[in-house]
Amino acid sequence: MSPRALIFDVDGTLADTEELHRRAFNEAFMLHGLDWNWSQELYAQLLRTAGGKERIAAFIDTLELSPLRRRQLLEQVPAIHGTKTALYTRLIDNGAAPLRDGVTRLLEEAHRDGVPLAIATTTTFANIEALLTASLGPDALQRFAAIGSAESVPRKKPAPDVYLHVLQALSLPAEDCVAFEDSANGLNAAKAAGVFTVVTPSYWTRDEPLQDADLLLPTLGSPDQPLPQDIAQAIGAPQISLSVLGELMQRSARSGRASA
Ligand code: XBP
Ligand code: MG
Repeated sequence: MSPRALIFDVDGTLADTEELHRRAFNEAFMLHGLDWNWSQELYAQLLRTAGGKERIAAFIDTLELSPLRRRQLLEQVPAIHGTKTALYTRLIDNGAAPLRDGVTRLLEEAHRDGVPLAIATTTTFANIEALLTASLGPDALQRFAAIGSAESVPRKKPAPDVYLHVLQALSLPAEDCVAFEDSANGLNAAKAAGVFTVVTPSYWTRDEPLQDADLLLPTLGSPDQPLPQDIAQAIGAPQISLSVLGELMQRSARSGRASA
């Protein structure tokens, strides 16, 4: 058995992008005349709110402001976020975010074997386009059979909506697909949609509750950087491949049936 589609989150999963998002937010605040500066500590907390516009609004909620000033700032959110997206995509276009270990290898294996690839993210479509094009070349988007982004559904992760949207576009049942995530919001979204979920935490999400992942790994592994020995022994391989995923999905389906 092999998974019938691989569905990837973007930020933190395909590439470690959140530090670049943070820098772009801070530069956008400056350009809009705001004296806000999100430290790494604060940003780690703000990341619990998925979506950049929602994150700025959540931050405004924490400020002590008159009702008028709060309303004015909330009205500015789309413009601030537009500036942030322009700044962020420029950083990505310049190659600032390499794909995480094992990602290109697994994407290529799936492509070779005719297993559809998809994206399910809360990030803005322009950010996906910039990252995929910078790392995989000008025709990168065409390699993906379905792309769910911030613009695709109104409710962001941890709601399952973006996964349900992508599964519908793929015309595949959730239990035949694998999701790749890095965060609790992403894991909860994928699990709520019924998808087998592999989590590779990033610097930003490593302390989040991720124990419900079907598979929790430091990375996807590669010949140069194989998975730690205990994990490699448990899954029977030094890196994640389609056949390893198929075997683990089968194991999980069998144990689900046994405990039902
Ligand atoms: C990532 C996000 C995104 C980015 C910012 O979550 O929450 O909002 O931080 O992107 P996930 P935008 O990896 O779970 O999709 O500013 O474009 O929203
Ligand atoms: Mg993520």
